Amino acid sequence: MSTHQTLDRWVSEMAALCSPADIVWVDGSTEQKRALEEEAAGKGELIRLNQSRWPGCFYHHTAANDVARTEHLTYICCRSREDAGPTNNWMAPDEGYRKAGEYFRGSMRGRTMYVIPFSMGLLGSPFSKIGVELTDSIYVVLNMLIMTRAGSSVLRELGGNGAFTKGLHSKAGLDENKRLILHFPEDNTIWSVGSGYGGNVLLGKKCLSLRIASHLGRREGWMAEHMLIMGLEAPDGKISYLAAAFPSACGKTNLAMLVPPEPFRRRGYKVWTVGDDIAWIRIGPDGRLWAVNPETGFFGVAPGTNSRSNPNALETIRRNTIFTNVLRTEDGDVWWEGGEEPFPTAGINWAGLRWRAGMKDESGKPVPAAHPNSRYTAPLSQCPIASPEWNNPNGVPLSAIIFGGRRSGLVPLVYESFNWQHGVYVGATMSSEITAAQYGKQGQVRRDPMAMMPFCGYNMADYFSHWLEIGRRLEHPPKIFHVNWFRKDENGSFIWPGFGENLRVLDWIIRRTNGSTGAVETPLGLVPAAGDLDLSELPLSGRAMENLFAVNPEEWTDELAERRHFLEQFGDKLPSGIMAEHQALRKRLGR
Ligand code: GTP
Ligand code: SPV
Ligand code: MN
Repeated sequence: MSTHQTLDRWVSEMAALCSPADIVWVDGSTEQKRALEEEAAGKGELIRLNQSRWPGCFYHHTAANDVARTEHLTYICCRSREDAGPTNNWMAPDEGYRKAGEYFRGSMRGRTMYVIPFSMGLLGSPFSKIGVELTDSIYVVLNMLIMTRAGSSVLRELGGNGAFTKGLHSKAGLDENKRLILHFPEDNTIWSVGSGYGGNVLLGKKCLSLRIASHLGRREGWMAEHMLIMGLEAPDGKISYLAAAFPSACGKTNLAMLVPPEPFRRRGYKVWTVGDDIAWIRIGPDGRLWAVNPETGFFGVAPGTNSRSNPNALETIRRNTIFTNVLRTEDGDVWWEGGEEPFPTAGINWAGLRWRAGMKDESGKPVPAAHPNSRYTAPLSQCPIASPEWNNPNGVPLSAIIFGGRRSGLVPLVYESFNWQHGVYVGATMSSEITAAQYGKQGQVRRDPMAMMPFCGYNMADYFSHWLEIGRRLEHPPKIFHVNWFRKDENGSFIWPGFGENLRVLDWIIRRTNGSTGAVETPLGLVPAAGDLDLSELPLSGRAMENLFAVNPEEWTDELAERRHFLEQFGDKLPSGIMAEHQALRKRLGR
């Protein structure tokens, strides 16, 4: 019980629908957390890892049919279909409540309903929003305790009549045919049923902080974006902040925790992590954009994480971490493809099968140890390079916004947009090859504007207008860039070494924002002049550099057609500035 009548009434109504055996309010205390861990371990919902190697760490695996966000089962339920737009699944609110209501009816019988009051953002910050998630999963409770500020302090902040997002989640029968992830922006409500996978069920994350928040941001004049936030400290001690939008599994966590390459480290460059997935952005009184990370933890991709590729992540996940869908060994260790050596020779793989190194399935394909979208949930405070500013209620000022995707061809390593409107066009026409973070054909190119395709809670054409409108209101807009770490050569190998070496590109970007380096104009935008990208001690051939920056107008014919096709689906709603930028690019490319 709380002192908030609307909250109490809603909890009772939802309990009447789901029929839990009891209701427990999550207070955020260590004692309650320990008791829940104990209970989950007792029931097998979590497995305690070897506590001397992995203090405070647990293992969890989801159902085999429930390992990534299910975009085809994710809906925006607003009264008018047009408000959801052509890129979202839409359902009428009545139908959504009725359909999902059937799946929720009695779904918590014999289970406990947990009430999780949580805040996205620091309590009391002008950026923050409060939510309450009802769930029948202890795994969800323990993840939310890492990812958000949750517990009784949030109820105190809410008082007797504060506004909050109503989130209802039940695993129900984990049946794919009875799974729905519904957003009711007009009611500030989220209903998620039939799944136990992170992005579908940690309702503070993509559901509230992006889909519902993007809707609120449009109404209230701010932005909710799928972006990392990082500080880059130059040798003179000045820290510049960047926000970057890359689609799921395209490198946000890795960039946010980057370790500068040796020659840069020697000179005193440092990186500070503010956030790895979500940025809430407002116009400050100084006419600049200010950003906060509303989360308190990382829900990061495990495969590929090791002490060479991302030592800061590895340090972060050594304790108090929940591992989902990785491999576990009999002696309570965990591992994933591209993990730390020594590699284990046997264990229980993500799907619960007894696994041996080199194991093949009937068709001769290697049996994976970890699922490619296996994840760790870890507190941001444990990150060795966590920025002290992540707890600043006013956020950090942005010098640059970076868009990027996974394109094996076509798109250069980095280019700068000519101005804000052109930058919005660059974001609006982003594209990337599909990864394991979403269901779909891996590798296929799909358009993913601002990396928000699966997360924009309203008509994407209105979202582009909102971006343009924010630009008009900005006295000192950050510069907008585009990067592509994933261009490949004739042999199918990445040309750019990526990871820590990406700092070389960030360094050019920062120098562009403070006017201390030049650029060369290409049809796409501005690129570094020869010698301006600091490649010291990086053995990369001249030919590789040429390939990284090549713009082949012929190759762009198909890309331009695809972009036009994508933009045309918005009809009259598409802001004219976006189409004007498209025409201008076509002219510059001579197509
Ligand atoms: P979400 O959590 O799904 O939003 O993903 P993310 O954008 O945070 O991606 P993450 O940093 O976890 O990286 C996903 C995958 O991309 C991992 O397998 C990384 O090893 C790989 N990756 C990250 N940065 C680079 C890079 O610079 N170059 C290459 N080649 N691969 C990279
Ligand atoms: C993503 O897919 O962009 C993620 C993981 O960050 S999830 O929280 O599942 O959406
Ligand atoms: Mn993400």
